[in-house]
Amino acid sequence: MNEKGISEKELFAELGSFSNADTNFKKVFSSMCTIPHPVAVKAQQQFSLSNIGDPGLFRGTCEMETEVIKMAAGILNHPDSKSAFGHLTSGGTESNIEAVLHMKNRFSDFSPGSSPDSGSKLNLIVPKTAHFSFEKIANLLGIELKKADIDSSFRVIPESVESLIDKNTIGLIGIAGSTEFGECDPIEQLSEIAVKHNLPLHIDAAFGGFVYPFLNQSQSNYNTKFAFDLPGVTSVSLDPHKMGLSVIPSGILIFKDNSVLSSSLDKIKVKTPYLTSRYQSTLTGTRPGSSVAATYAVMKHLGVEGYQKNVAYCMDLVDHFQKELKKIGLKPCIPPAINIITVAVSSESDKFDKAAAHEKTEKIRSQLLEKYGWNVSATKTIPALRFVLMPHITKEDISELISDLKKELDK
Ligand code: 0PR
Repeated sequence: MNEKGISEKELFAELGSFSNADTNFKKVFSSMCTIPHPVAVKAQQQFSLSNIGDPGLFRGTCEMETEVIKMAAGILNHPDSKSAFGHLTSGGTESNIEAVLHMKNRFSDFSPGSSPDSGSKLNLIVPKTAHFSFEKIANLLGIELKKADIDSSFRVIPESVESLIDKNTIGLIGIAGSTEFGECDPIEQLSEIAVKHNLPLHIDAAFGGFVYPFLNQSQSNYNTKFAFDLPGVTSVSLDPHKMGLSVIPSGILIFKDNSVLSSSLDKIKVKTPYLTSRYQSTLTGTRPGSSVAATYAVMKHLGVEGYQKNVAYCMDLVDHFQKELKKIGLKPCIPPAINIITVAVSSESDKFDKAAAHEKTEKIRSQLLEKYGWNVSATKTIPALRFVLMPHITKEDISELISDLKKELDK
C-alpha cells in the first residue's frame, strides 16, 4: 500500500480502467446473473452499513429480511407463508451447504427406525445434473454423493433416485432450473418418495425460483409443481441475484417451517455473548444488510406482475433465438423449458465420437469469444453450446450472435 493515499480523482480514474477491463454484459450469454434493477442498486447503497449478523443493531433491515422470506414463501406456494422459516445467504452455494448441513444434523432424528451402516459414509442423493456446489458440500461435510440417472430431457428419473436410497441416506435433492439445461426435475414424484421414506427433500431453485413461478403457461410446456405445495418438500433455495434482478450477493434459503429442522438448529446454534442477539444459527457471521434491502426493494417494486413481465421478455428472446437458429439449419438439443438453450454444433461425423464432439464445440465456443467477443458456455453432459438468455440481452444481440456462429460453422 502507498504511504500516502491517492486523490479521489486519481482513484476513480484507476477504477474506471479496472471496470473497462471487466466484460460488457451486452455480449454475455454465459451468465446466470444480469444487470441488477436500479431500485436494488439504490437500496444497496442506502444500507451499505447494515450487518444482519448483528440483528439488534439493524432491526429495520431484519424486518425487511422477514418480509423477503414471506414474499419468497408466497412465490413458492407456501400454504402459510408466516410459518416459513429462512434467511438470506450469499447465493445458491451457501444455501445448498446449509440445507444439507441441516439434513446431516437431523439424520439421527429422522432415520427410519433402522440404524445407519457405520462402515460407510452418510450419503445424499442428487440428480446427475446437480450444480457443482454439491461436490463442494460432499467434501466439506464428509458425505458421499449418489448421482441419480437422468432421462432424455435431462430430468432426474424418480425410480433411479428411489433405488439409491439406503440406511445412510440423509436426504434428496431436486432441481428446478438446472444449470446446464434449465430443466425442472419431476418434483411431485420426488416428493412422494421423500414422504414414503421419511427423508427431507431440498429443491435447488437457485435459477428457476424466479422463473418457473412466473412463466406464462402458453410460453412453456412446464406445468408441474416444485415447491411448498408438495408435502415432501422441506426446503428450497432461490437466488435473487440471478433472475430475481437483485444485487450480488443475494440468495434465499427457506424451510417449510421450523419443525422440519427437528433439533438440527440447536446443533448449529452458537452463543454470541457480545452481540445483540444471544445466539446465531446461520452459517456465516456477518451478513450484508445491503443485499437484504436490495432484494426487498426489487421484490416490492416489481411485484408478481413485474417478474411475470421479466420472464415473458426472456421467453420472447427464447422464441427469437429458435427462429434465428432455424434460419441457419439448427435447433435446440431439447425444447427449452425456460431461458436456457443448448445447441449441438458438432458435425454429423462426430456423433459417435463424444470426445471429438466436445472438442469441436469447445473450439467454436472459444472462436466466438476470441473473434467476436461473445461469451457463451459449453455443456459437459452433452457436447453442446449453452446460451442463457438473461434480461440484459436483446433480439438484435441474438441475431448478431447467430450470424457470427454461422460464419464459424461454415468454415
Ligand atoms: N444451484 C444452481 C442450480 C446453480 O445454477 C448455481 C449457480 C448454484 C446453485 C450456485 O449459486 P452461486 O454461484 O450463487 O453460489 N450457477 C451459475 C453457474 O455455476 C453461477 C454463475 C453465475 C456462474 C454467473 C457464472 C456467472 O457469470 O454457472
